[in-house]
Amino acid sequence: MVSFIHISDLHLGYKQYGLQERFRDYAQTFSRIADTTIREGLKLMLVSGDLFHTKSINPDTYHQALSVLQKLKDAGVQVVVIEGNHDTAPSSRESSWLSILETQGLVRLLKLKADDGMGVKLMGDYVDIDDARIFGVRYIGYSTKKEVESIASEIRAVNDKLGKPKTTILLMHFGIEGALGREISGEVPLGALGPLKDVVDYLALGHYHVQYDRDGWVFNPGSPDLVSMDEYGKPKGMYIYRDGNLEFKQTWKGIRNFIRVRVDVSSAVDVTQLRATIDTEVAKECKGAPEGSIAMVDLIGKMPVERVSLNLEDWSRELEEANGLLLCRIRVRVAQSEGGITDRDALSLARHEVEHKVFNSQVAAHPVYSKQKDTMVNLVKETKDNLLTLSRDQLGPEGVKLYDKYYEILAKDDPELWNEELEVEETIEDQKKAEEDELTEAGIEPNDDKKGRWF
Ligand SMILES: [Mn+2]
Repeated sequence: MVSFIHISDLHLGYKQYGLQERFRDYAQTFSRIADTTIREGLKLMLVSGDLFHTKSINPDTYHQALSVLQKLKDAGVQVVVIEGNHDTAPSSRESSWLSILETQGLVRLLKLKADDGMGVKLMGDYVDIDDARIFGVRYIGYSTKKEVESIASEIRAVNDKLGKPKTTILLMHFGIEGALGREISGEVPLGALGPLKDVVDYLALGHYHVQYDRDGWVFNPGSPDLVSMDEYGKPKGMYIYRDGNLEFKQTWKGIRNFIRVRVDVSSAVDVTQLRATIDTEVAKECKGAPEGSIAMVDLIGKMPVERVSLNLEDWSRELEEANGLLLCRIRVRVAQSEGGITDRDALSLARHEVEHKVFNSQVAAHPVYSKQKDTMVNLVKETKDNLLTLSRDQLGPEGVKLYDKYYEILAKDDPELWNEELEVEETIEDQKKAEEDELTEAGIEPNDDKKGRWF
């Protein structure tokens, strides 16, 4: 009877926050999972995509993968993998690093194959281990939903021809609708998996970084290490299937300790008090934490001063020093003193919406405008817009100063501050780019109308 460990989304090679320590953490996590696998006497490891964080890995990342996979091979553990969105081949004419590892006999990469006479086009590739047959479909992005039917019929065709195995396993890399509690494009509703449910006993999923299962046959272990702060405090780990029993094991705490600190700064009246409040709260939360923890400090409530007037970078460095942290980040999360604009607003709202909010709160602060607030807000907006249409000589010296200031603010970019959100953006962009590249490779030109929201 087949036994296995099912993991996903190792993201080897990710240098989170630009830290070499985090780069090593992901490999350390993989190594510990390998040790667990060997210690538990398991002979099969399923990896449902994103072993690597990028399609092009550096020599150190390759070395990390090599040493852990060699350890598994020496212990007689077979590793079956598929490509996730992060580690597919750059194009259908090029190789992925996973295919290199397969050439070296370190993994068994389940690939999409050409029609092999069994009417199997999409997947054709499978491996029989004990009483199980393992299929795999690499990340196919927005096509997933419409391919469900044909994947199912191809599995049925193989099983009909070769005899139905006791257990049919399918490795795939996509998210089930609703699993992350927010809408994400490209995910598949559970209800759309009906045809697969008929032929698959265990759908070994990867892609979303938190653990979830559905309906007794869909299992997603999550990324064993934290890839984004969005995953903080959520379950993640590995599945172990043995003697017909499935067990989810939460990944140990401690490969890297993360601390999320929320500091309500409303009671601080000036910079000195603000700093003292942050120092006290961070010290309290970090007390007893392991050396080298990472602290994410979210400031909530009303700020006594504008964020731009503070040097939060320096404060972060000082907090790291004082609390033995590997990294400290301070982020302003809610209600600034002026305009009520939060970091989230700044990301999600268009510029004119942000301006509207700011003007609105400014005007609302003066009771004299209460009866004609909206008119006043519109007047301020019009004034601003008109000002920007004037030429520099029409503005006068004070006007020019304001004009330059305005564009200086617009041009100012602080990517570090938006780090988490940018990671998400990049991933989605990467996915779309990859899918378009693939279609172009296949001789299909992306339809311009649909660019950016494929299928
Ligand atoms: Mn992933």
